[in-house]
Amino acid sequence: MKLLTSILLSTLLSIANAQFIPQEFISGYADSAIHSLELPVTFIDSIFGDIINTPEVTLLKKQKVYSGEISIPEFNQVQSSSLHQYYKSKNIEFPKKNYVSDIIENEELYSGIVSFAHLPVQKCFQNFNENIDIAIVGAPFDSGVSYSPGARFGPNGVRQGSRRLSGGISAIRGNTKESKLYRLPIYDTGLRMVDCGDVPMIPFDSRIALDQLYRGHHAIHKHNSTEKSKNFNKTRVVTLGGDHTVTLINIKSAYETFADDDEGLAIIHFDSHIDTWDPKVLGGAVTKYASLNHGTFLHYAAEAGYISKGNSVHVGIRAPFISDNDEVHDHDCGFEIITSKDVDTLTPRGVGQKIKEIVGNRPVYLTFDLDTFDAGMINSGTLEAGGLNSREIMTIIDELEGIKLVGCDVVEVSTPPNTIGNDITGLYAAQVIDGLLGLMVVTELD
Ligand SMILES: *[C@@H]1O[C@H](CO)[C@@H](O)[C@H](O)[C@H]1NC(C)=O
Ligand SMILES: *[C@@H]1O[C@H](CO)[C@@H](O)[C@H](O)[C@H]1NC(C)=O
Ligand SMILES: [Mn+2]
Repeated sequence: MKLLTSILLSTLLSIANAQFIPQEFISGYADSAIHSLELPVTFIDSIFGDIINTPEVTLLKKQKVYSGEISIPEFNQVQSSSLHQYYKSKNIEFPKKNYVSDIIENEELYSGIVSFAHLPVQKCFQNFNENIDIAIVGAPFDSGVSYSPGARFGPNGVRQGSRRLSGGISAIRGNTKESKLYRLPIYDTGLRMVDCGDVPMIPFDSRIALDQLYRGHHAIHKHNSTEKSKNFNKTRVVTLGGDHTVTLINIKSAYETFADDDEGLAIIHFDSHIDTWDPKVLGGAVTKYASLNHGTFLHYAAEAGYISKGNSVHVGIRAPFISDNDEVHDHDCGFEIITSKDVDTLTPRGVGQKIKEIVGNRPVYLTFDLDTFDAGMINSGTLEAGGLNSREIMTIIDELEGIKLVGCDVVEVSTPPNTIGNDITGLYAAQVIDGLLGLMVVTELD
């Protein structure tokens, strides 16, 4: 007990004696006597700097005044405990008023006009002689949903969710150290990646809206890539959706730009629903107008010849089929199916390898419906239980390294106003895009 008391006492004493003399104070009042003092610096002081004008410091200053080491006016100047007064007395130098380089160059992750991953914004629907390797574009449209609307706000939600992406090296990109994705700073490889903003899509007539989207994509595809792109001489487009209907247009424009024969593009379709529904089964029994929607667009893509049959696959399927004929019809459209439970047996890396076997060397379009994620994680047009988590998705996507990705999208990102969870929905969608951009970048490097 006695020992404890004496430890306590000596601790208290040492705190009381601690000479919290600010370095600025000492140098500001240049006096060799003060300079020569051996001043203990605490650990916290060594990080934050000294505490200004604590009672101990004031006391010490008074002693210096009495001993004539500093003058009364100098003491008065610094005795205020206000930081403002302190800085005023010290004449801390701020930059001259015309100096702006720190303001121009040092954007914080949460500041600035919101573009995807802080990429430069470019007017891509014009100025076709400005070369672009990868173009991000929003498709704010949700007139084709059968269940929850809100994806017209998706492009904005994804961009908000992408604020923490940009420079830097992901600690977990690439599934092995041998992967070219491993430690690849994908936004800083010399490829020109830009955000084109959104294609304005009228909400009142889907025919006009989808035609607007088509002309937007067509304009972006007029740009050539830069010399840095090894395998692609045209701009590749990454679309932020938008309900899944927009993918029909995305695939059409990618097909017209990149298909190397009449065989169509290999489609990798992440979704909990097959989306190849016969329009007679979903919507179209009523009117023709109703027949194209977010559950039938792959039927139309197959009919148009955009899909490479036998080289295309759904991943994450778990939602109910509507009719007995759905599976047969889906197979006729050219797809194989990997269900959400297949991820349990194959493992995420095994799923990635199986997808690669299916698509082979064909040019690939990848479309990602956010409802691939489990319903508990995101908001989307038609939520389903039994889904995948974000780490599984990241591993599957990284395992696709080497595929010839000619275009991709993330759709059904539902982030309507005043809705709880939008931040996470946007974050997850942005993370998927980040993974897909990795796949687009990695094949272009030496
Ligand atoms: C793209 O490249 C082709 C071939 O070099 C060239 O003929 C064409 O004018 C270029 N297009 C644009 C918009 O620069
Ligand atoms: C563009 O790329 C395709 C496919 O790689 C190639 O066949 C074609 O010759 C290229 N065109 C130009 C103008 O370089
Ligand atoms: Mn879908």
